[in-house]
Amino acid sequence: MLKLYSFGPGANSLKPLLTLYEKGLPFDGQRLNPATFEHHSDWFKAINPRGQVPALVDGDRVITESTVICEYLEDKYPTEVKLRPDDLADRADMRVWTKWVDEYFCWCVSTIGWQRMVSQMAKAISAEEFEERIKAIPIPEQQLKWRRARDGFPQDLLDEEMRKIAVSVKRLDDHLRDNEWLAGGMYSLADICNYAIAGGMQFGFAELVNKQDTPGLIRWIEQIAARPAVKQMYAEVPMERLAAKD
Ligand SMILES: N[C@@H](CCC(=O)N[C@@H](CS)C(=O)NCC(=O)O)C(=O)O
Repeated sequence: MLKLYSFGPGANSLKPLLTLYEKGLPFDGQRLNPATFEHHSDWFKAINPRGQVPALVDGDRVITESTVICEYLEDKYPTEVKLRPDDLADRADMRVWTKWVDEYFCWCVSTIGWQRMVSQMAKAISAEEFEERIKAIPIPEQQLKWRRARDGFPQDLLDEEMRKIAVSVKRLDDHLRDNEWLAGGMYSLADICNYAIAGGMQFGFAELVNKQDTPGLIRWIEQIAARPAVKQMYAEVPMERLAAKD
């Protein structure tokens, strides 16, 4: 059976979770606890040497990178439910959106998320324990991000990331005012992968994402949240644990 290592239904982990539920594929969900730095433990780095979730185990193979996992599921397990347009130009459009979320949109939202939430985790432990934890992080950029979560992100970086978030929100809204979905006139991986990042912004970034300023984006978020597979996923997969020290 497929096995998915994740932090639960949020950010990059949400992409394969939504894909699995839309396709109705059974899987064994393995939830790691970010508050105990479980993803940097040796046993998990033996699965994903980058020490990050999500990671999909299929037989003797491990697939990493959230969007790549979604594409892999479509390639390997074709189902009645299709999450990619058949038309190759539409499919290319879909990939422009998934590439954009992976390379641009997710990073600015991530920095602000770390400043607001991960910093609580990073500050909750002693300096000694923190240094031990840092040593176990395989990606140098992630080490720096954890340090900044503890010590504080530079204000000019936070300002720049907020500027990029505003640009991203406008890009999505501009498109979604005139189009039901992001690509190919159908619900696709472009929607899943962008929803994974944009889906909660009407709460966390209400000054930017609201009915008045971004009606297209709000309509799209509500439309995705109302999908049976999305509702089922949220009902069955508990939300992320951020503070627990178990
Ligand atoms: N490009 C990767 C990014 C994965 C990623 O950033 N995962 C986050 C959770 S959303 C993570 O594991 N963060 C913990 C850390 O890096 O310490 C993907 O799309 O899968």
